[in-house]
Amino acid sequence: MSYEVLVVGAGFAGASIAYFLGRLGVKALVVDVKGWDGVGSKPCGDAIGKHHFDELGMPYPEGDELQGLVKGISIYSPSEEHEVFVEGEGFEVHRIKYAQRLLSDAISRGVEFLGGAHFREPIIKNGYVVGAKIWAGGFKEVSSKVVVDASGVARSVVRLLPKSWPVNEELSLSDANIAYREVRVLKNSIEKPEILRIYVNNEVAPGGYWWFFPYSLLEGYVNIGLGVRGDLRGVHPKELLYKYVFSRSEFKDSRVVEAGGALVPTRRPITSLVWNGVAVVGDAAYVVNPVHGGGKGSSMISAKCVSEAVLNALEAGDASAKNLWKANICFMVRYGCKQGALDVFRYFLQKLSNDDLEFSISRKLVSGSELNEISLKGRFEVGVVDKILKIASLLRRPSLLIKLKTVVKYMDLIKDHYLNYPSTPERLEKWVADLNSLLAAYYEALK
Ligand code: FDA
Ligand code: GRG
Repeated sequence: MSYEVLVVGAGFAGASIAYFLGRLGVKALVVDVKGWDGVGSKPCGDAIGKHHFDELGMPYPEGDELQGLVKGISIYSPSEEHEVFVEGEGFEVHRIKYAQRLLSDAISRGVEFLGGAHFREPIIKNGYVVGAKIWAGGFKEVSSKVVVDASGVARSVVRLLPKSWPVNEELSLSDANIAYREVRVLKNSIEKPEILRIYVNNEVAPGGYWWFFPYSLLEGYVNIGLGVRGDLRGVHPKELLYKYVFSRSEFKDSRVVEAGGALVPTRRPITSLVWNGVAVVGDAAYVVNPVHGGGKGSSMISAKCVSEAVLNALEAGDASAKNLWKANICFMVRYGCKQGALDVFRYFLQKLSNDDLEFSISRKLVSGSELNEISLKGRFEVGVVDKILKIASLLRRPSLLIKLKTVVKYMDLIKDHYLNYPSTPERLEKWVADLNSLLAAYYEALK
């Protein structure tokens, strides 16, 4: 079997890249261990910002692909007495139906899908990935110009590549969240179902948060989950969710419709999304927002960037890292630079005590619209910084004040570093060394 592109994984990222490749007329095969019914099925909160669909020219979810409309997010303090409201439009998406729609669109344009097919091994020749061995009731060899790893946190393809290739970068558990969620139907109707709710509390969800995301178009349906930092021993998100959340009266006699959890890579993006004959998208490329853990919108961005670079390489007749490099430039400017900055912010947030969190939210250190700007751009505007520093100094919080100054400084430095991502693979090593020095200096300053 021979294809221009082999995509491993038909989750949200795999379905997205299939959609873009189909539209570019690329001959591709998508394989997944799951069958058609499992396309896009991994446990999720299902919330995606509307702006992603607009920016990428992707179809809005509609009909039974759409489970709720989102008008904003309320973030609650540990006491739950204070909140910051972030206005913003989004969708609660039926992840399976929407991913199936993307893949169907691709199939109608000549992309093929093979379910029940397990990627086992890459085939490497002369420093290039040139195909893969697949188990689908028997071994098959698929040859291809590019293999795209869309296998999620399993990283099924890239983890088997040489360690010296920058697409094979291990995930440290301190840079991840373990999140568990259930979809439940509540007895009583939900107030303001178009508002998602996030609760920060270090005792309930250390290094993460718990959430309550209603499906506004399905009366009584809600997605409730909890994430904790991945390296905390003996801390189990499901246990915490049952202990602190499902014990509340509003969940009495609720019906569980779905349950499950997974690892969320809450860090800066992978060093490079491409190398010779290979590309990475979605969770396998660590393209998740490090602060809120949303990875579906950015999976679509990575898919768009990689698909265009693949076409570029196919047209050039050589799927070298150099010819695929465009994917990195596209992604780092569009999203990776913000991830770099938010990774710095995430590190700071995870160190805050409940007292600091209560203080920051109750004193409205950052307003909802400012938080929205920071989340969209990965940068504190100068006026916002001045305001925060003024409040913190007036309220005599010297240690928070010093730390905030450091965080803002390094968020800017790291974002700018990503905006200066090297234009060719040869300059990557130096860029990575400089990034690591910046990060080491930041961690030291925040000790
Ligand atoms: P995903 O894991 O979905 O897909 C990988 C696919 O590869 C799977 O179908 C798998 O079967 C296949 N595969 C793996 N190995 C293979 C092999 N060897 N051979 C063949 N196939 C193989 N994001 C967001 O935007 N909004 C939200 O509300 C949330 N909420 C949320 C809650 C929880 C509990 C979690 C765990 C995560 C979220 N996220 C989220 C994150 C979001 O779910 C995630 O970023 C994307 O679904 C990632 O999609 P991928 O396609 O990259 O991986
Ligand atoms: C606890 C870390 C952890 C993981 C849980 C529940 C969850 C995973 C993720 C939910 C993410 C979320 C809050 C999605 C809401 C969608 C929305 C309207 C986001 C607004 O943020 P954007 O669109 O973010 O500015 P990005 O980075 O996607 O552009």
